[in-house]
Amino acid sequence: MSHIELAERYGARNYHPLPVTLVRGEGEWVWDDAGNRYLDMLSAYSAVNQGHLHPRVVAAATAQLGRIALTSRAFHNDRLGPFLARLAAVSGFARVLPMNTGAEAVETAIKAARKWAFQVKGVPADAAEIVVAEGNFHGRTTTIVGFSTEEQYRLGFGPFTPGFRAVPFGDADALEAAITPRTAAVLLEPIQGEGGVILPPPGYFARVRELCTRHNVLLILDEIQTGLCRTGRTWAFEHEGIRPDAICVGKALGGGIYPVSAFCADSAVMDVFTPGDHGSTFGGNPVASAIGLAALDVLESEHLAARAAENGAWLMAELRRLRTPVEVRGRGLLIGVELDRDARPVCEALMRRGILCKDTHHTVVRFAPPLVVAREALEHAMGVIAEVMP
Ligand code: IF1
Repeated sequence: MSHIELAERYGARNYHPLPVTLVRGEGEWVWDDAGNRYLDMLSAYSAVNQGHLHPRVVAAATAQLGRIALTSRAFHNDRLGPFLARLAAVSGFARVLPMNTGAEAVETAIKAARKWAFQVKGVPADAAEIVVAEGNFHGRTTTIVGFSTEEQYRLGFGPFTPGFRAVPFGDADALEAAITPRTAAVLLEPIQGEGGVILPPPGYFARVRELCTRHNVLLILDEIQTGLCRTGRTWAFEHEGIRPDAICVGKALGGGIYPVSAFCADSAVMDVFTPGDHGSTFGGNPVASAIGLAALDVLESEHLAARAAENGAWLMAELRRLRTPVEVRGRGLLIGVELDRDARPVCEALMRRGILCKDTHHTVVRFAPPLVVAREALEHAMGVIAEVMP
């Protein structure tokens, strides 16, 4: 059997991949099993911001694998402290709780917000509420899909965790109306990625920040996809001129090779966790920490936020010159092209011409290349895109 037949014979059918088998990656480029080269314009959903197999990330991983890989948090290791200190500095938050996947970082945020509400705000036990946005995507656990508004992500997976209210993204009045004395937090993506690259209205987050402060509600932003330079700033919240009370980080924190995530918050929130409250077998392991540190170093040393801002502005301007797109939305190199037709066949046509990307919400083509992408590669991509959707 071929590798695809093996995967189909023995694997769960929870994905429908494009018909391409990737066997090698370097920077913004990947190759399939027939030797064809593609420009990666998905970046594993923004987990490969530093490019495939960045030498500094690979070197950090390789070196650590020659020392020790997994200790559990029952003992100290000599890589965790430097990583936590660096992420605290880059995020601007006093403390960091390391996990592995984005969903785990979001679940950590939910637990922190609930325990903060109970222990600090004085919300009765087991009564805390969290306000989320319609069209959200925060991961695939049953608690998280329980507050999704996407029917497919929920169907058959109930019963769901109580204590969540969904309001329209971008509507600050609706959000304020949803806040009660039992509200622990508001959890939002700065830009809704899976929702179709939906940007907030100007001033929305400034209103949300003011509302959360006034009602003593934590503002927690999910920067798992928008963070780490993807939108042209280190954090997407910087575009909004606000500071949240906590953020969830993931994807590119793993440098494109390893699952590394974290929940970042100031001490007033993070100190609700006491030893034994929360944890993870792999969270904060020496390899993850060494990789996370290198991943953050690369973002800074290669000025990837500025490069994403510059190349993203250029690419969006070029895409807006095409006639086919109904709308081009995005910030930095997180770009969504809204079409008046099913986007998957467009992605398949682009794949046949050496451009890999992914549709979302049926009519949106998402373009999110590694932030190390060369302008020449984007110029090449624009030539191909203009052929497929002139
Ligand atoms: C899939 C979507 C993107 C995320 C945000 C948390 C997580 C994600 C804003 C959870 C993960 C991934 C999951 C992956 C496809 C991809 C995705 F299409 F599912 F929605 F990017 F938009 N917050 N997004 O985007 O992080 O636990 O996966 O590490 O589930 O198919 P994770």
